[in-house]
Formats: sequence, C-alpha cells, structure tokens
Amino acid sequence: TNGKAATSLPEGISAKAIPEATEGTEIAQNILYHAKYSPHFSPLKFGPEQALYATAESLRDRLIELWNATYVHFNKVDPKQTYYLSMEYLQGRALTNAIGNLNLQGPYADALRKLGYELEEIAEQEKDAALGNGGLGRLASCFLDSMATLNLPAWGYGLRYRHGLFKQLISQKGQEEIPEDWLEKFSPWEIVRHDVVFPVRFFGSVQVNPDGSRKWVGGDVVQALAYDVPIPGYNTKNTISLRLWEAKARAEDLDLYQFNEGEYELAAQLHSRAQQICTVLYPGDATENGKLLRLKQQFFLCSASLQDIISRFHERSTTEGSRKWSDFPSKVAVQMNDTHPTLAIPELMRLLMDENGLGWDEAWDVTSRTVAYTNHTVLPEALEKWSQSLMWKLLPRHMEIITEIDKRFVKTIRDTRVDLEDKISSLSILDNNPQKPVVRMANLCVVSSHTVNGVAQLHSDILKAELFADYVSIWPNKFQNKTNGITPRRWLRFCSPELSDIITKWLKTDKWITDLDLLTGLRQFADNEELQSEWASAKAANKKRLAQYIERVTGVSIDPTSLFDIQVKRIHEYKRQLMNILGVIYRFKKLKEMKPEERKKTVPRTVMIGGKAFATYTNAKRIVKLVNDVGDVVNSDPEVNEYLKVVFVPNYNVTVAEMLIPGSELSQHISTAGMEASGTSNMKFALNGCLIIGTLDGANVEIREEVGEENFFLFGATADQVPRLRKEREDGLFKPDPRFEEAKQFVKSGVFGTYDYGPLLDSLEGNTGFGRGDYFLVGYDFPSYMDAQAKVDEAYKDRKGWLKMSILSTAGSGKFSSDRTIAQYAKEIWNIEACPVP
Ligand code: HBZ
Repeated sequence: TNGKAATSLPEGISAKAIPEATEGTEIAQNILYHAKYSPHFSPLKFGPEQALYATAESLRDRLIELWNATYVHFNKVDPKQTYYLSMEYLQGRALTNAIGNLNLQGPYADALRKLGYELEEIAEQEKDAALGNGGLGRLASCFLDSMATLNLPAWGYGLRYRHGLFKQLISQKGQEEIPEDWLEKFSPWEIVRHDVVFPVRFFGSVQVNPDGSRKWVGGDVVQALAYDVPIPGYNTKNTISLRLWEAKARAEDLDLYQFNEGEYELAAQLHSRAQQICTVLYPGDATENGKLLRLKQQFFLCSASLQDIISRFHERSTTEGSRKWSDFPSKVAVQMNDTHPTLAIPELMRLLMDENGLGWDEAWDVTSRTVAYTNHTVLPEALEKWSQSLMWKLLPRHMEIITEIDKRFVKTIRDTRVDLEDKISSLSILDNNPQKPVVRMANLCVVSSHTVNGVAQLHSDILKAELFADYVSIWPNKFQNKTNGITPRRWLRFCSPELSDIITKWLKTDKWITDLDLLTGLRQFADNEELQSEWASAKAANKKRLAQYIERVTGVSIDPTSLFDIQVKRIHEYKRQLMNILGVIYRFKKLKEMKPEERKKTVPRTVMIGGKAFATYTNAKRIVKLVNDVGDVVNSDPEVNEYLKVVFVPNYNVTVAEMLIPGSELSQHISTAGMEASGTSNMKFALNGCLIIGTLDGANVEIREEVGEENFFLFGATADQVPRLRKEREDGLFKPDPRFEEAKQFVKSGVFGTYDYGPLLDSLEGNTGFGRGDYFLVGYDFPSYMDAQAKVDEAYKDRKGWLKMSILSTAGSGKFSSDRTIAQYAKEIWNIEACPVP
C-alpha cells in the first residue's frame, strides 16, 4: 500500500522538519507518508497540526478498508437495514475515539512519540464536529457508535453543515456568538462521493397526466452530494457510514449570458441558493426566509436519503429478478429523530407512487411499515408546526399527499370511532384554523409510523397519558419507551482512562466496555478501602486536570480539593440554571454573614455552569450574564473565595464535556418535573462516579432506581403535582420561602453590578404580568433544593461515605449504555439483526 512505499523521506527535505523514521513502525512511516504527500500543507512542515492531519489520514486508510469490507458484507448478506435520519449529529473529535475503537492506542502513541509528539497533544489539535444543538444530536452520535459496535446493519443520514453550532464567547455583554468553522481547512474523516449524487427539487407545480397519475415538475433542482464519515465499532471490524449530504448547484445553473453581461450575482443566483441550504446548522427561523430555509434543509435531507435508500434496495435485488415493493419494509427501517425528518413520509409516498407507479394503498402500506418516530419533547412550543401556505409553495406535491393522508385518517376515525368525534380537530394532521393554518408534524408522524417512542420511562408515560392519549386509544400497541443511553467508550473508557483501568482491575476484565451491566460487580467492593483510595486518586487526577483547564480558559484559579459541582447543558428556563445560581447567591450571602471560624467549618465548593443560549432567547442570555456577574463578585471576594468559586465555563461542547465530566463530583439535573424528556449528561455523570442532585424528571427517575435512592440527592415537586402547583401560583396561593426572597432581594440590591436583571427576576413572580408567572416553579422548588444542597455538604464531609456513593453510582449505571438502548430499538422497533463482518 501507499504507506509502505515511503520508508524514508525524499532528498532535499530537512529531517528537522519531518523526522526520519528509520526505526519507525509501519504506522510512523504511514503518518510520514501522509505528511509528505498530503496536498494540504507544505511538505516541509511537521508541526502539531500537520501531525494531526497526517495521523488522521493514516487512520482513515484503515477505516476505509474496514468500511469497504462492511459495505461488501452487508451487500452480500442483504440483511434488513436501519437508516437513522437526523438533522443533527454532535460527533465531537474523532481521533481518540477512532484509535480507541480500533484498539491502536499503544501503537499510535509509540509512533507519534518516535516522531516527537505525544498523542494527547496531537488529539488536542482537532476541532469538534458540532453538527447539532444539544442532547438530541449527541444521542444520534452515541447511537452510531453503538450500532457499529453491535455489528448492526445501520447507517446514519444527516446534513454536512458548513458551519456547526456557533462558538460562544463571553464578554462584558454576556454571550456573543461567533461562527464556527470546522471545515476551515478540511475534515480528514470524510470521503466525498462523487458517485453518489441525487437531484432534489423545490417549488414547482404538480402536473396531472392523462392517466390520472401526478408528477412534480418545474421549480429549482439542486444536487445532493454524499460525504461519508466512517464510524468504527469498538473491537469489531464493522465500520458503518454516517452519510452527510451537501447541496450543490449544477453547472447549467450558472447563467453565462447574465454573467457576461456583468450581472454576476444574478447569474449565480441558483448557485448561491443551493449553497445556502447547508451553510449553517439551525438557521434562525424568526423570519419567513429563515423558516423557508429550515424547511428546505429538512426536505433536502429526506429526499436525498430516501432516493439513496431506494437505490440501494434495487442494487441489492437478487439475481432472480427485481424485488417486490412489498418486501421494502422487510429490508428497510427508517427512524426519524424527532419530527425534523417528517417529510420522509410524504417523500417516500411520492417516490413510490409518482416515480415507481405504486397505487395509494400499496404505497401507504410500504411507507407506514417502514417509518418509526422518536419524540424528544412534550413542550408545546417545541412541537413543529409548518405553515400550510409555505408548504404548498415549497412542496406542492407533498402537501397533496399530506392532505390525502389526513383525509383518509379522519374518515377512518369518523367511520369507526364515534366516541372520538370531538377529538378529530386535535387528532388531525392539518390544523385548518383560518388565522394560521398549519401542518402538525408530530401528528403526521404518529398517524404514519408503525411505532412511536419516548426517550425515558416517565416521558413515554406522559406521551401516552397526555400528548398522544387519543391516539393510544386508536393504536394501543404503537407506543413504546426506549430509555436513552450513552456510549461507554467515549464517556468513560476514553475520557477517563485512569478510572477505567481501576474498574478493569477490580472486575478482572475489560468486558464491561461492551457489556456495561458488568459494572454491578463493583458493588461488592464499594466499602473496600483499597478501591476507595484508588478511586479517590483517579478522581483527584481528573479534578486537577479540570482545574488546570478552567484556569487556562477563564483565568480563575480553583481549589482542586473543593467539591466540584457542575451543571452543563443548553441554557433554558425549564432546566433552571436560574435556580442553581440563586442557590449560589444565597450561599454567598450566608458566607459573607459568617464569622471566619464559622466559614472554616463549611465545605468549600466550586460551582461550574456552562451551556449555550439560543441566540434570540433573551432570558437564557440574561441567565448567562448573571452567572458571569456572580462569578466576578464571588471569586474576587477575599473573605469568601476560599470557600466558594463560581465559574461560567465558556463554549460548552463535546470536548469540554469530556474534560468536565470525569472531574465532577456533584452534577445538577434540576428541571421542572415533566419537562426534561430524558437528559443524557445525567447518565454520563453518574457513570463517572458523580452524584446527582435532581428532580424526579426524565431519566433521573431511572438513574435513581439503578444507583439506589441513598446515592441520589432528590428534591422538588413531581410531574403529577405540577399542574396543581401552577394553578395555585396563578391563584395567588403560593407563599415563597424566605431564603428565596432573600436571594432575589440580594440581586436587586445591585451587588452583582448594574445590569438590569428586572425582567429575569420578574419571570419568577406570580402576578406581575411579566413572564409566565414562575411557570417553571423555581419558587416552589427552591426550599427543597436548598435542603438537598445542605445534605450534599453533610455527605461530602464524610470522605468514605462519599466515595462509597461514588462507586455505587458507577456500579449502577450499566443500564444507561447506548448499547442497551440500540439493542432494544433493533429488536423491538426495527426488527434487524447483527451482521458481523467475518
Ligand atoms: O433530546 C433533547 C431533550 O431535551 C433531552 O431531554 C433528551 O435527553 C435529548 C435526547 O433524547 N432535545 C433536544 O436536544 N432538542 C433539540 O436539540 C432540538 C433541536 C432542534 C429543534 C428542537 C429541538 O427544532
């Protein structure tokens, strides 16, 4: 192979620049080969950046071989295959993960050392692939890792955004957004597939043919070009694909006539419109233009992916003749990650009927046996609704199909379920409210999918009891739960090698990496002093590393022996970062009031809060500003800063999470009960031996069951109490706790600066006419939250007791492996089986 050819460097290249690898392993030579023949940099340089790209390319060679072998094997066996459709993937960095999954840690570290570098230092150079907003996108990435690891015939489809999630900069103004640029140079992990291109149409009209068939014609056509990112499984040859689509104009779309007239913008109009589609993740959709672009993105993903799926279905047809369409659902499963890829439904119908000549009934049967839908939220404002007029304009044929699906559904209900007559207006797909006619995407998903699932038990129960209750009475067996999970490779094995080695030592096996339930074997040693001391030193090392990172990025020096208390997630009122910081404010005030001897008896704490606020979400941005302002005051207070530090961790992303989570001791998952569908960082923290303070919400409920209630700091209202509490609040029956009033008053007094926190504090009041009258029940939960925090301090004083809880937390986290989640999807929704490459 090419790598083997380059045993030494060509003449004229200074050995200082690219080291000679005379003694080098094959890997070192392969890295040098890429450094030299890669067209991306001067072949004379071999700095850390060049080393990263060359190392990545050398790994990519291996990945491509495995990935080809996997593709060939899947083609040969022709199993039923799952296609995961998601508008988001939060992949983070890939180098350490690829090396780890291929089990090449030692050889690559050795090779790089021969070339004058430490592997960690090289890995640090890589930018995150941040093609997602938060939990939903990261879940998709964990799922890919598990699909590959479980040898499942499964692929991901997504969009190749030129700019991923914005970079968060913290200034005196608070959060500022800077465009992210992961493709500034290039991504060494993707393979552009000039042989995989599909046309995708927008706008145009429906042509009715003499035989009554219909065809979508005219409008703009852009090309979808595939980029494949190989996804290696852990400890297996299987390497699957994340196929990301990019939009491209066709050559003939450049108007040469106009160009030669000097009308350059006009001439390239179609080019620039095509380019816009994949320019940014989640374009702001406050304007009509923004909505149109987001809808285009969604359709672009669905259309390209389905054309590709159908062409693979044909490609794999047996030699005896082409396949029957009725076989399609036994060869293809399509999973929609939330409603964002809902247009897969009418697009599959259209492709089957208009492009392949199927009748309605046959097309409907195929479609509804193929697609399944995962819901990730019950918040009404987060349920997608698209304006009917916008949809008619952009996708006229799809609107005909959606209208027909709705008509047939409503007729069936009318004919068979008189009892649901008055529910029809809320069950139907089209909301024909003359003020604002919309398409309810979740309803379209439920009506068309064979299976609908929530992402944690409580969430799935709420879906069945509330959001989708009437559908449950129609299709009682359509609804399932699939509690989320996380990959133990990235979220323990690779991000905390010290703790992993201890686990392997005590379990006498590393099989837990793919069979996470084995962690329960740690329970018997939870009191063992030797394990506790090893555990404590691994934790201490992770905390030290984290403290160094915090000092580097924020300038704040923190005490590595203080209690590390972390809340990291998107900033949202329902996640209640505001309750956290109000608690901190109260703690600060009390510390100030104490005598020095009293302060000495308190448990020193470092509170870290991180997360991005959506650019136009004003209250979320105010929370970011408040946390930063509180940090400035507290951290520079000479009386208190030995006992309390408050840090806003800037630009929270996958890589920052990999640093924070291993060093955490307490993490906060404190959403108003019933509002967080699952949460997934809660699982990552628990797995890393971090204790949780949290409400009975989302997956917290199951984590607490698994780790044991004595190892979980519980507080707050339960989901079923929330409606009553909101009502009482509205009726003026709520009596705030004095601590809550004191904390708010302290902010109002101006201790934290001159910024106007009025609107933020008003959102916590009942009847001011501002906000939603403490809709998120911060005031109600505050006292029990503070009590739980006091229990945390007490528990932390007992070193052994705390270590035991920490070990039991890891020991109880086995259920939350995404391997378990994906195995359940495979068996209970997709009906697919492992297809390991021999
Ligand atoms: O999905 C999250 C849920 O809030 C969280 O509880 C759950 O654990 C996670 C995985 O199931 N939802 C999101 O992250 N949602 C989004 O990021 C989102 C993105 C675009 C939208 C709406 C929501 O238009």
